[in-house]
Amino acid sequence: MKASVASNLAVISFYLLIIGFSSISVYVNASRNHIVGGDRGWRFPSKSSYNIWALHRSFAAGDTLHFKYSRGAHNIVRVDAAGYRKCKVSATESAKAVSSGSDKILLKKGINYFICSLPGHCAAGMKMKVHVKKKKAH
Ligand SMILES: [Cu+2]
Repeated sequence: MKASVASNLAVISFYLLIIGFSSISVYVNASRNHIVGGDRGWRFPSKSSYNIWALHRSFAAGDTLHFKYSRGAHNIVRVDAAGYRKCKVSATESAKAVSSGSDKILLKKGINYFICSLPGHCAAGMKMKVHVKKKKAH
């Protein structure tokens, strides 16, 4: 009987070890940076929209989107659902536009909408909506 108590303890410690390691990996993956469009970056989409790019990834609150493009060629404005649909930005949204060419934007829980507000760019496909889950527990 003593032997089985010892082996039960071994099994329990093994599981505790596994739990310990998995919580470490959750912590390491707590927030991630996503380069928008991958190697192509933020530009006029050729065939597939940015929403297709976004659908293949998972985003959590606290993650960042990294928009890369030639400075001056584009910008990024966080808009609401109507602004996204109509490609229109309010004065308040426009005031927060970023355009350094390498912009990191923090994602919030829910649907996040972004467009390029240069004339005609959003209508040509420079728009994206990202579904963001709540922050992972760690
Ligand atoms: Cu643009």
